Amino acid sequence: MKTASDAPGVRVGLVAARFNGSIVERLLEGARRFLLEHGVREEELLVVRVPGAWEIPPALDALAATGRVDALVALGVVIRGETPHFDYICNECAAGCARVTAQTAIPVGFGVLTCNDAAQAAARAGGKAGNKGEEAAEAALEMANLLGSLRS
Ligand code: INI
Repeated sequence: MKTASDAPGVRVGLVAARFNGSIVERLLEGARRFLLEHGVREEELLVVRVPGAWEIPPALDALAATGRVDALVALGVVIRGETPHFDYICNECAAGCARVTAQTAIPVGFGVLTCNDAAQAAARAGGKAGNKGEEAAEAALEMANLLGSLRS
């Protein structure tokens, strides 16, 4: 049965940050697995890497501008430190992801963890709190299908 997240023919761009890379890779694995299991072909997946969560929005912009993606997924892990740096990165990353969708009408699944410590992040990257990369991919596919159906 076709579900809201089935996506034959949907092209997906994924932007993964290298900062806190071992946890981000688990988010990416979850997202990739979900997409492949729901009909996205390997050759329709475009994965790009950026230094950190701060750089995710400009990479999303660049992918959107190629005209080759129907959905985008943002993947990163921001962990609170001793200074307000965390707040600046989280706020700009989240606002940038929302802006990309607003400006391009390409849905962005938000799989950027914002956590107090590494244990919270690991729990959300395939641990006891699920895999937020997978959830972001699912949301992006559902929105790509919805927006596509409303346009046609
Ligand atoms: N980037 C992250 O993705 N996660 C973090 O936890 C983080 N911390 O803690 O600093 C982080 N910083 C780097 C930032 O995203 C930029 O890459 C950097 O400031 C260069 O522009």
